[in-house]
Amino acid sequence: MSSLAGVTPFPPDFAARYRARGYWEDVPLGRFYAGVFASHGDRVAMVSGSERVTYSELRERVARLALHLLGLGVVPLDRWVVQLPNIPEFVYLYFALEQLGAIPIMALAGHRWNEINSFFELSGANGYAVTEMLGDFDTQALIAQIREAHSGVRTILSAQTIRELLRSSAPLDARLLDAVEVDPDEPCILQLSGGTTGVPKLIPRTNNDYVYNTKAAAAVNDVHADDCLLVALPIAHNFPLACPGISGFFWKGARAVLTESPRADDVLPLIERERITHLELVPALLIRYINTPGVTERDLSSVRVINTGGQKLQPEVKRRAESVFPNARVQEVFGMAEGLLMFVRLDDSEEVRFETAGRPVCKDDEILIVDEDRNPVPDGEVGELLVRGPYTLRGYYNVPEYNARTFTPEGFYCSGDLMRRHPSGNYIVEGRKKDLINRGGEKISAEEIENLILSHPAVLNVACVPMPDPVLGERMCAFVIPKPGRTLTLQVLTSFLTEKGLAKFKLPERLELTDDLPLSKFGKVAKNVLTKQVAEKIQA
Ligand code: OOB
Repeated sequence: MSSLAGVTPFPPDFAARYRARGYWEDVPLGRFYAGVFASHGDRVAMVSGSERVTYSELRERVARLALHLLGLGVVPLDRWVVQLPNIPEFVYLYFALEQLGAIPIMALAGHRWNEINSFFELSGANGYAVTEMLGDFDTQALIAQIREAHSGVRTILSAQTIRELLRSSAPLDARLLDAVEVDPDEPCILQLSGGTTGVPKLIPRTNNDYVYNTKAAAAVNDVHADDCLLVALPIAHNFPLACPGISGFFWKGARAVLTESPRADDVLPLIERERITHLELVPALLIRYINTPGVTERDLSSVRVINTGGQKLQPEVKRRAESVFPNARVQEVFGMAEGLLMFVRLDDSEEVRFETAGRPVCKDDEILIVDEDRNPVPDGEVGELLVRGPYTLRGYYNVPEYNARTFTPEGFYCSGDLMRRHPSGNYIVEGRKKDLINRGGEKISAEEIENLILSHPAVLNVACVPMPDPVLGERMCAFVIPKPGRTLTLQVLTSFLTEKGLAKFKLPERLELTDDLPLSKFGKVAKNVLTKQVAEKIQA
C-alpha cells in the first residue's frame, strides 16, 4: 500500500511474482544510480556543449544537490514540478530528488500556466525547478503566478541556483543521504499522460518498476560501455529519460550527449563530433534529418541504432534512414509513459523490422487485443490493446472514476491504441480510438483544447480533430460553430488560447467555420467524418 493517497498499488500476488522473477529488486532508484555512478569512476557520463562530466563528478554533484535539498526540508514523497530543458542541471536534480525519495513531475519546456498550474493542482507539489528562460519565454511572471496561486510551494530553484550550489567545495557528508529511507514500492516519478480528457493525468511509476523498465529496454537496445546516446528529444520524456535513455546509458557506463536544440543544423554536426552510436527520435525529427540538404556528405558512420517511437514510422522512411546512416538499423519502439514498451528486435528479419512496431520487452507483459466489448479478437485481427505487467501502471494518480473506466477489473490498462498481431509475434499499429492529436509524437487531448475554445465569447460549439501532415504526422484542426452574428479567425483564436496560458504546441493550426457538426447515431460529434473532411480539403 502506498502512503501517498491516490496511488493504486500492484496487488500483492502480482508484486510477489514480479519479485520472484527478478524484475523488482527492491533498490530505490536514487540509490541504484548512486551505485551505478560510483562504479564507472572517471569515464565520461555526460556531454553538454563544451562541458564533459565524468561519472565521479556526476555522483558528487547529485549527492551535493541532494544534501542541499535535504537541508531545505525535502522529504520522501514530496512532489516537485521539474521544467528544465536538456541541460546537466536536469540530470543532477532528477537523481538528487530520487535519492531523497521525492517525486518529480515531468513538465516540458513548452508548457505554460495552463499546464504548470494544473500539475500543481493535481499533485500538491511544494517545489518547482525552472530555468529563467525557456527558449525565448521569460519565466518570471509564470513563477510569480504559481507562487500566488499555490501557497504550499516552498522552494523554487533555477538552473542558475543549481549551478551556484554545485560550485561549493565544502566536504560532503553522504551518510545523511544513506539515512534517508525510500520505499521501493512508492512512486519515484509522475509522468504525464497523453491524456484524452479535459484535465491532464499523472502517471505514478514506482522505484521498482521504473528501474526495471530501463534495464529491460537497455537489454534489447544493444547498449555497451563505449556507446553514446544523443538526447535531442525533451529529456523529461519517458523515452529519452528511461527507455533506455540516459538512465540505461548510465547503467552501462556509456555516454549521453545532451542538446537543447533538435535542429538538423545542430544535431548532425554533433553526431559527427561525438561519434554518436544511438539516436532516440520521434519520426518527425528523423524525417527532417534524413531530408536535410547535404546530409549524405556527412560522416554518420558511427550511428548503429536509430530508435523511433511516439508515432508510427513508415517503412519507406526506415529504408531511407538506413541508407543515409550507412551502419544503422532502425529499431521502432512502441512505448507509453504508462509503462508497456514494445521494441522491434535488432535481429528481426528485415520485413518484420520494417513493418511492425515491435513486441513487449518482458515475457510477463500480458497483452490482450480486444473488441468493443473487451472480448479478445481472433488472432491477427485488429482490436484495442490492453496491457498488464511489471512496469505498467495500475491507475492514474488520484482519479478513481476515470480509473474505473480505463482499467479492467483484472487490472489491465485499456490503451485506446488499435493493433494487430503479426504472425512473427510482433504487433502492428492500426490506429487509435482515443480522442487526441498526435503532433510529432506530442499528444494533445482534443477535449482539453475544446474546453478552452468553448470559453471564447464567439464560440457556440467546437470539435478538434487531427489533420494529416507529412512531417509531424498530425496537426490540430478546430471545427467551430460561431454564435449567431459572430465570427472568428485562427489568429484571434490562437491569441485567445495563448493568453489563457496554453502551450504553443497545443494550439490549433487550422480553423474551419461551420454551421453544424455531424453527429453519430449516439448523438456524439462524429469526429471521423470531420477528420476525413479536413484531410480531403487539404489534399485538394
Ligand atoms: C511515447 O509515450 P507517450 O506516453 O507520449 O505516448 C504513448 C502513445 C501510445 O499509446 C501510442 O498511441 C503512441 O503514443 N505511440 C505510437 C508508437 N509509440 C507510441 N504509435 C504508433 N507507433 C509507435 N511506434 O510515445 C513513448 C514512450 C516511451 C518510448 C517511446 C515512446
